[in-house]
Amino acid sequence: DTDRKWWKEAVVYQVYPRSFADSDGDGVGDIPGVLDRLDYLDELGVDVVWLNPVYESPGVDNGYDIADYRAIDDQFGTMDDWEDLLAGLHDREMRLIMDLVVNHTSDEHDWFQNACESRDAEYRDYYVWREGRSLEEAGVSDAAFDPAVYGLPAGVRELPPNDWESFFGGPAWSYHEATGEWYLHIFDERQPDLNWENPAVRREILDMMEWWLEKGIDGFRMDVINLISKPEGLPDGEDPDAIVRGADQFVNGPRIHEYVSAIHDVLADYDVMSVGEMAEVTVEQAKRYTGRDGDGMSMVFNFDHLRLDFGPEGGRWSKGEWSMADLRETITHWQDGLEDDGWNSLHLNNHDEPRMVSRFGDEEYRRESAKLLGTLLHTLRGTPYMYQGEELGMTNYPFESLTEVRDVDTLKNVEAARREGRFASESEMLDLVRYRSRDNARTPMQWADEEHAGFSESTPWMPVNPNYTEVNAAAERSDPDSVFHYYRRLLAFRDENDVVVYGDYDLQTPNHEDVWAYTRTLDDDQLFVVLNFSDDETTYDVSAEFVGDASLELSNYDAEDGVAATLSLRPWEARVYRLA
Ligand code: TEU
Repeated sequence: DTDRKWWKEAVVYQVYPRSFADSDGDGVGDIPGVLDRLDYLDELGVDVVWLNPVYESPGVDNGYDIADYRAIDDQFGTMDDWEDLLAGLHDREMRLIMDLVVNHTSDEHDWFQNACESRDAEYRDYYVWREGRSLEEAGVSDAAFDPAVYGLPAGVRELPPNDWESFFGGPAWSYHEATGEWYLHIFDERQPDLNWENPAVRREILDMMEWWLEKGIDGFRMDVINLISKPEGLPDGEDPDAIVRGADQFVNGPRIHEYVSAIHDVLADYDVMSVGEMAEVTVEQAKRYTGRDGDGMSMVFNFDHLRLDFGPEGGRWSKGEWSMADLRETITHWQDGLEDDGWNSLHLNNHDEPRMVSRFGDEEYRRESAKLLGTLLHTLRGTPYMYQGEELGMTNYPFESLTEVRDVDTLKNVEAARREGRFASESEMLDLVRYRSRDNARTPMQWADEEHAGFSESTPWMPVNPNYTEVNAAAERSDPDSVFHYYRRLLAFRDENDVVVYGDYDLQTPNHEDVWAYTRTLDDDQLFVVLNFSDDETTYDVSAEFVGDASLELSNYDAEDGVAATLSLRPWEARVYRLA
């Protein structure tokens, strides 16, 4: 649907503040560091900044474990610094969306600290507590029972209330000895799940959201928002192929639309956007969340295209072969699916995923493939989300050992995989870490060919990618042919052309092995996008209707105007034509 919205026309830039810019020399990025770089973002042409969590947190999951929703963690700065950042963005006609993490809190949150005092503590029911199951109830034999898996104290022989697993590996329940019950944590044990069945929890969260909206923010990115409704009775998982055991129970749970609608009733009073991160979601479900008659969310992050390279054993901690045809088919499915109702988000990497150039492009053709992937993301229908450093063509980090890894997801999943004997060797484990770890995206932003890449005056919390000497913002800004300046042209092109935002997407090459070509059509304005998704020279026989006069609007090589009957495309060549 083409009812105009500012968030449909916007490009979102994701700032992972811990790794963006360190202003006070403690090796960790901070809010004043972001403030110092707003002119850079303005020059790039982004419209919205999505700021990963900066709330008070012990940092077990880099801020996705919130201890106080209304305080800025002092490693990022003060609330005054945050107010300065909001004002700095608004002064430049940019907007700010905050990361909302309400499926769980930190175990250091006052609510959870209170909940642990006793079974009838005031805030006990803010979380999900249950008695364990005996080995008999759980159908586990004495011999099969391994208390170490559950970290049980000596003498305690019972199992969690169900068989759900954490995304970070291991059970999704931890035993609390002081009160003799288990509590649910779909992520780390230090991220206890909130009990959304409790109306007091819903009230607290909605009030907190309003408190941030009253400060003038422009919306929220909602962390794992479709996990917040858990089914009565918390039954065992039934789907052996679920992304984690139990996901078929707790993803898109029974009251999820009621809860998401309640959230949007709060947002409805403001001119804001919302993007819901959804671990599993179909096009039909996405329409329910974002469509005209839906729950009011602006758009969702779906991950179908970021699972194509999972291995046969399934799950993120495996590696399989993927093809451009798979990627083309998956993204086309979503383009077609939400064409007349709902709205797409467009993303190929973020702070949880490896760098897109390394995963979907080709480090041998780093610049060309970075520009091609940028062309794809910025000429599809939907709101593009770029992750810091993508505009420089930053790549994955060459991990030499686990000691360089900080990410709880990587460390705990590697530990679980080792326990299950899934790695044939240490080098196989490292290969997978280099390919899959979220820390690939969390190395410091590369500003210049200076010590620590200009990110900090002191040793950063994460190692800097050794290629910072040639892959850095200063070098990119001074080279007119850089990925950075190509991205500026992409963003300007979207800004100036409604067809890029609202035009219909029509795939033209459903079967070509290397070429992904599509049109975007709005009234009599038509673009023809041609992408050679390979490191080979290739030819593409264009259907007659597109042959002839056309102005070449964007290209990552020196191509000419006009569409020939057969196009010869160089490795990773991208072209955007405006058809006459
Ligand atoms: O990620 C949730 C999510 O999509 C997981 O399924 C993801 O696969 C997992 O984090 C490993 O990549 C969100 C945040 O983006 C992530 O950084 C947090 O660790 C997680 O929620 C818990 O808050």
